[in-house]
Amino acid sequence: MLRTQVGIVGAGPAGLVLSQLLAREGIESIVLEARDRAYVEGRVRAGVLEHGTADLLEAIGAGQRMRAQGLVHRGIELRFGGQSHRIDFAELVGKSITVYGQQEVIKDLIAVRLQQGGAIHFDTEAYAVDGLDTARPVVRYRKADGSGGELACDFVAGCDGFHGTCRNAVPPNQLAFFERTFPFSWFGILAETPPASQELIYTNHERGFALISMRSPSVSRLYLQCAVDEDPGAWPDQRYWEELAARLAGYDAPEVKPGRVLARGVTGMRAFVVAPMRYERLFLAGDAAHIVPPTGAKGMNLAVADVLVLSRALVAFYTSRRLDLLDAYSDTCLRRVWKAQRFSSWMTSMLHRFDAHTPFERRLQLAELDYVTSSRAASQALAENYVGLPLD
Ligand code: RFL
Ligand code: PHB
Repeated sequence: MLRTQVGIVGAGPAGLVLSQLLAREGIESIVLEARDRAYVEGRVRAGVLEHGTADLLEAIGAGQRMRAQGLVHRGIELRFGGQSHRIDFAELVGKSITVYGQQEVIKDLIAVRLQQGGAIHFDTEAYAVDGLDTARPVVRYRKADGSGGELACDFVAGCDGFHGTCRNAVPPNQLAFFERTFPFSWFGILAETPPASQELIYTNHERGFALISMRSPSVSRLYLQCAVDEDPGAWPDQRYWEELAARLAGYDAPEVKPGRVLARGVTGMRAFVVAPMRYERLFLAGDAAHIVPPTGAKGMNLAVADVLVLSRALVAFYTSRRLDLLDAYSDTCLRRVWKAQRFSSWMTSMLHRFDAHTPFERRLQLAELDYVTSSRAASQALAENYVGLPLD
């Protein structure tokens, strides 16, 4: 049987940042990850780091490549009704964001953990968590080669994402679930084409939402609003480029040039929260506890914020046997989570095409965009949330 202080299930942003934060405070952990290293490092997902997330990655020794290669953006562009409007984060709130792929963050975190002797067990899937109401919880796992084992620990951190197993270890009557599903999805591609603009462009268009993002000076990340059940197979690359061009037509910025498509996929737009985020000695963090629709670019940042709170609570426990921060963990996290849900739902509602909208509602949506881009107070509220509310 393996033994450690904090058993961490999942090597996503939540699990890896937690294990690094704990290591820096002399607290031992073992990370169990169901997939292999190449898969985890290659998964294309988020791309926007809040100001505080970027600072935290640097503070824990995983920020060197991000600072060198990440793209610092001082604003975003919003487009609607034929006009482009810039929200100037730097001027409005004195902060910026960093565009740097989640898979790059993951590579950097894995490298630093392994280099410092950290334990990450890949190809190791947790299938049960037992003894949560005892002082020695146990995570049971099986390896890709069919062998199995147990990890005994003082605490379990459930960082295993939305489809993970840890949440299921909690008796259902101990949890409340909150959920909202939007009636559309995002069809995202990663393509070898230089970004059409220096900054992200969020477009509200009659044909549906479009987002132009990027990963590097030669790689773009693009998203189109699509049907919930959209079949990516029905979209040859040519069709994608044409639809994107149609949603961007009529604005002065240069068009996106079609390039080789490196990855493609459809992502649902769902909001979900489980409360509390703790059951006895199990602490849920990141997507295991909540997901947000991607329009606010908050998912990865929330995962990092959760584990910062958790690491501080665990440090207080191990250094002075204090339980108060562990007891406050769920409430502390959920305050931030609900504000991120509010922001993500608001951005989603403001920017997408809703087939069910009446002409009245459509005009309200355009008035909202007009207000946000013409009132300093409203622009500042968007900027404050986008760059990230303070971590403390
Ligand atoms: P993850 O990243 O899903 O990691 C969970 C890990 O747990 C493993 N696992 C298990 N391991 C062992 N045993 C089991 N039984 C296990 N079950 C699962 C999984 O293999 C995985 O490695 O969760 P974490 O750490 O909470 O991180 C959350 C973020 O990944 C997620 O919120 C973001 O990607 C969301 N997101 C965005 N977030 C942002 O902050 N900014 C963005 O710009 C942004 N854009 C996005 C996004 C997510 C997207 N997709 C594809 C959902 C754009 C997209 C398209
Ligand atoms: C991304 O670059 O993947 C990205 C950017 C902004 C979002 C969502 C995703 O709101």
